[in-house]
Amino acid sequence: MNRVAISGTGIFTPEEIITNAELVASYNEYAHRQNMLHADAIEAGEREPMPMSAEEFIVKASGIERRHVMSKFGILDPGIMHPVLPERAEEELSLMAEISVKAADEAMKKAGLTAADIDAVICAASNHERAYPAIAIEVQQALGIKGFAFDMNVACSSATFGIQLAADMIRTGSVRAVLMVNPEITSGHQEWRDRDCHFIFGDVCTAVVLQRADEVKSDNAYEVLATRCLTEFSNNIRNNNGFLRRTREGHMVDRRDMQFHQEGRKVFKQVVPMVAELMLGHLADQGIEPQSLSRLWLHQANKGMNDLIGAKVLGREPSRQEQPNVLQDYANTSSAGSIIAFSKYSDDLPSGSLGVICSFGAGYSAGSVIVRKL
Ligand code: CO8
Repeated sequence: MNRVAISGTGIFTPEEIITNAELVASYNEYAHRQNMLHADAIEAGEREPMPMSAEEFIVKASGIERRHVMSKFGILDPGIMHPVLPERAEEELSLMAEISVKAADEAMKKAGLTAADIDAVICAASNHERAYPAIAIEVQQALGIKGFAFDMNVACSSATFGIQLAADMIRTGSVRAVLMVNPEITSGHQEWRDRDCHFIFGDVCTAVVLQRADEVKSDNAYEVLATRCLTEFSNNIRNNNGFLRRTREGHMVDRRDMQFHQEGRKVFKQVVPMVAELMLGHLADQGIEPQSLSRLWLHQANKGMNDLIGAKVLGREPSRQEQPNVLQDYANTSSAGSIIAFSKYSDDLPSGSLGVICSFGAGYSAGSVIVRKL
């Protein structure tokens, strides 16, 4: 079996930023307009008024302060309330492929590899902008990579599941190096008109290069010691949009369940113990004491969740250095969150340092990747 390492990561961060203040102002204006429009029904007790959102709630409940998005104009227009992203011709590079290529360029440069060194491309993301051909194959072509490519989706855990797949392929020798990209345009499937979740998500793309450890050129590479993936079915995070939509009567209208929806409090309560147990069990089976970990790069959904998981795993409150958060600047970027944290906070650790990349989210799904700096 070959040893495997992560030898390069890249992040494409969209230029446009929406602060909580901007987001709340546009949502509240939308809610106000809806309440005016339906004033009679509200007055007659036939309809509930839309509640207002608040910046203080968002920061306190989630730790999120701002988010990057591909385009803020439509999201912030109370008459639109979703991003407006122009259609591209079939001959043009699609949006998800374009941001993937940008993140991939950085990851491959850091790994010191060119397209000729990569054997496979995985596009692992929580939504794909079309059914086929695979975005990964478009990325493969755009970068001039030979071999094969495919898309996969495990919602927020897409990247850690992708790492496990890539690592297993490299271990057994079917490929030497894999490029995995995580283009997360969450703004497209977020419901910006729902105050319970309108603040949660942001857009980004991350990329990870994995290769045989004995062929690594980068001086910031981490060996993948072990991976473990876990799923348990739950409807508490769900999006019903899909290819059968037009076959179902009444589905082609504006329906709330065709965007992201969740039971946030249930998710919080159920996922925290599930993830802590996964990480502790995984570490124990590898004979690694949690106290010997230098860093946890956790999924970036909620600061409170991360604080609890970190404390359960380390047996004490982790410091900011031990468990870096990026969600204050990026919000929840689905599968890309733990990879952003890893990419931004991994080059300072000395050789031999141990850490865990961990994701969790819809499915439920959770992935644990134990790494050691080469
Ligand atoms: N402003 C003011 N008040 C608000 C707001 C707001 N914006 N939102 C809710 N409130 C109110 C509620 O109505 C409620 O009022 P009341 O007490 O009168 O009923 C009160 O505040 C408390 O509400 P909650 O109980 O909902 O608040 P919580 O403290 O639970 O915080 C969170 C809500 C932040 C959502 C929290 O529950 C959380 O983070 N949970 C975990 C969620 C999570 O991690 N989900 C994972 C989803 S991501 C994923 O899996 C990937 C999916 C694929 C990507 C999708 C891209 C779109």
